[in-house]
Amino acid sequence: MNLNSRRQFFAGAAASVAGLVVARSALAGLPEAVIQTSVATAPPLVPTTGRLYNPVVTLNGWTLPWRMNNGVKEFHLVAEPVVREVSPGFKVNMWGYNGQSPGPTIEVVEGDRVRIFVTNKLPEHTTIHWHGQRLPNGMDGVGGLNQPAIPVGKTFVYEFEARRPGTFMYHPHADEMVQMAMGMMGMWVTHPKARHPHISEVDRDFCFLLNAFDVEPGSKTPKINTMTDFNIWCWNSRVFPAIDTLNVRLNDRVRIRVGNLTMTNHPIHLHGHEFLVTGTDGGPTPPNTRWYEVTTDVAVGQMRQIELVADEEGDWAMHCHKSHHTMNAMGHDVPTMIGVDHRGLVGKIQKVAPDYMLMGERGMADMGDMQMPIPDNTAPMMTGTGQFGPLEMGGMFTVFKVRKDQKPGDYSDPGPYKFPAGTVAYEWHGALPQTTRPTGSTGTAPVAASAIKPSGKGGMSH
Ligand SMILES: [Cu+2]
Repeated sequence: MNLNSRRQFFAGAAASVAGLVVARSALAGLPEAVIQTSVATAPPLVPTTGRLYNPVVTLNGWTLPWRMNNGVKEFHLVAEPVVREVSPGFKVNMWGYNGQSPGPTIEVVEGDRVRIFVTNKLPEHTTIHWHGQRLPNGMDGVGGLNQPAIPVGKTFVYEFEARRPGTFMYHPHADEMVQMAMGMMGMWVTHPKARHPHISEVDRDFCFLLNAFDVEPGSKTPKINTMTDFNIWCWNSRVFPAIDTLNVRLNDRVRIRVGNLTMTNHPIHLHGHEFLVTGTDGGPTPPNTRWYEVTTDVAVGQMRQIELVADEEGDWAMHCHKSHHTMNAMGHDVPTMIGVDHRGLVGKIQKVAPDYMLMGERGMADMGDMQMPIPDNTAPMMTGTGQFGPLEMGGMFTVFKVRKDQKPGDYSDPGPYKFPAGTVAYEWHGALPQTTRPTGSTGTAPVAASAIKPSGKGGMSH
C-alpha cells in the first residue's frame, strides 16, 4: 500500500464511521432504497441481523436488504419504470421495483414483524398486495377495498407479522392488468423460525416467477391490453438462453420455488429426477399427502415448491412443457408447411420479393441455426447452442446442472457436462430391418411390406 492509497483508505474508513452515526440517527426516516442494476443471479443474501436462516437464490434476481429498527425488519420498495434485459440484445421498457422486473425477493422469518415502505415513482397510482399472506385486512393491498391507492410520488407503509412460513408473491392490486403486464411482481419467502415437521433443510433453495409479456418483434414496450396472446414467456423476466442455469452439487437436497403470475398455466418439467411437491399456496404440504412427479402444473396465481435429491450427474433440461412456451416471439399466423414441397417456388417469389423466406417445410428445425434477419430488438424464435449443436429452444427453458465437483455454496455455471465415454446416444451403422405395416386402414396384424402384393382390379377397394 503506497502513501496515497493509504490516505484514501483512512479517508474511506472515516467516512464509513460517519455514515454509521448518521444512519443511527436516521432510523426515524425511510430505509435506504437499494437499487439493483445487474440481471445476473445474485449470491444468496446471508442474514447478519435478525433470526438466522438458509437464504434462497433468486434466478436472475436478488434479495432486498433490510435494516432492523427496534426489532422490526424494515424494507423499502420503489415502484418505478425500469429497462429489463430479457436476453442480450433485447431490452424491454417495463415497470418494476428497485431497478428491475421482477422486484427483489423479500426474505423474512416466521414471527418477524415486517414494515415495508413503498414509494410510487410510476406515472399512475399503485398498491402492493402480499399474495398468500395472513395479515390484517387493511394491509392486504387491494386499492379501493382495503386502502386508498398510493398516489404518484407518495410513500405508503405496510406493516404486519409474517405469520406463516412458505413461498409467497407480491404484486399491485391497482390497475392490475396493466401493471402486471408491465412486469410488476416479486417473490416473498418466509422461513420457519424453528425446525418445522413439514419443512426439510436443503442444500440449495432456488426461486423464480413465471411471467409473460406481449412485445411485438422490433418494439420495446409490452402491449398491456393483451388477454391471453402473450409471446415472451419468461422466468423472472428472462428467456432462454438468458435464464441462468441451476447449478448444484451431486447429492444435494434441492428446493425450487415457482410462482405463476402469467395468464395461463405452466406444467414445469424436470428431466432425470423425480420430485415431491412440498409446498403450495397454502404452505408446506404434510408429507403423507405428497407423491412423486416429473412435471407439476403451476396454475395462474399459484405457487409450487418442489424438492429432490440431485443424484444424477449431467445437464438436465428443465422447462415448461407447453412447447409454444419454449419459443420466443413469432407471428401467430404462420401456416403449417410440413409435407408441402415448395422446391423452386422460393426462388421465383424472391425475384419479386427479395426478403421472402420459407418457414417449416420439413419441420422448423432449420430455424434453430438459421441466420435469418430479425428486427433489432427481439430474441430469435428458436435459439441456444449446446455442445452437440442448436437446442432450438427459447422462452421458459433452462438447464439443471448436477456436478460432483461443484463446491458447496458455489452457484457458478460449471460449463457443459463432460459425458463419460460410451454414455451418449449414438448412430447405428448396421443394416435396417424391413419395415412392417398393417395391410389396410383397419388392418390388425402387422405384415412385412414385402408380403403385400399389388392388389388386382377392385381387390382392395369397395
Ligand atoms: Cu408454459
